[in-house]
Amino acid sequence: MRSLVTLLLVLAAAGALVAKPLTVGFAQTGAESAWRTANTTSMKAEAERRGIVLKFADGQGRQENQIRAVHSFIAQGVDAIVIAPIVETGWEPVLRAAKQAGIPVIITDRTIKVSDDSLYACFVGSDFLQEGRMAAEWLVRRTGGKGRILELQGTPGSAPANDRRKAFAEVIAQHPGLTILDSQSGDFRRSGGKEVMEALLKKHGHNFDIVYAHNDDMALGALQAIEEAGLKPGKDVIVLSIDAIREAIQAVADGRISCTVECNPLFGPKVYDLVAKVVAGQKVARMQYNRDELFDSTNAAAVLPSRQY
Ligand code: GYE
Repeated sequence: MRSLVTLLLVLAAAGALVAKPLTVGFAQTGAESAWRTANTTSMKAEAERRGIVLKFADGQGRQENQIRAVHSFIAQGVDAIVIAPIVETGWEPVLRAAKQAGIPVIITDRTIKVSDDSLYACFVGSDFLQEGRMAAEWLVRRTGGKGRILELQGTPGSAPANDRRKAFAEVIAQHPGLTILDSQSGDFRRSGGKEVMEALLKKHGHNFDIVYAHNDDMALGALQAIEEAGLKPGKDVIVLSIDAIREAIQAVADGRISCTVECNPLFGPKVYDLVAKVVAGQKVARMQYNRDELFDSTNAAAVLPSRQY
């Protein structure tokens, strides 16, 4: 009898262990773009599919909100913390607090700069330097190395804005016929892209040939301003951007955007695979980059029907 009771107790304890769902805190940057919306959907849907309890915090575009959210995840004793960091710097204190509490942190989407590598387990996202390079190399092929460029930057201090700018400029610098006339931030937003483009049109008139936007939302906003100014994108102006959201690929198929470099936001499954490993104490590769493609007039129309975001 006693051994039966013991057996039942052991089974109940094992059952409780197996059944206990993982609790994950996710500090998202905000909701600035269609990319971001797709990323949030992927993270939420995949948590639900796996029975993970997701505590979701929208940082509304402010690092201090994200830091506050992470402190609250620590106080709640979550099993793991996922951060999509709005900017690259300023994360050390809150990451040290998570480490002290013994809660593993996974950085997603945007990279950060820290002096101590042990402050997070790994990074999952795209290689923004590679994206900037792909955009510039496509432009060199398309223009034969000639043209005047206006650049619409993403959020100042963010990894994608810093890296997409740097890698693009490095390639352009090798081609004396290509010049970057101006570079201003539209904060990765459609309204920002439109406003900045209007200001640049006032300043430069029609004396430019190319618009390089750090994301599709800004490119789509800029297109509006360009068309309102009486210019024809695809003919008078080459517009290139990054993300490859469905609406931008449609614009490529329509000839309004000339090229968009993919930055895939649908990495929820990959993040939770890593969460499970890290929580189980397994070692994982530190930098996990997604593989991204490029869409222009040669392949845009063909992918439209199956585009997920
Ligand atoms: O390109 C942009 C978004 O961090 C990769 O943020 C992400 C970028 C993306 O707002 O659309």
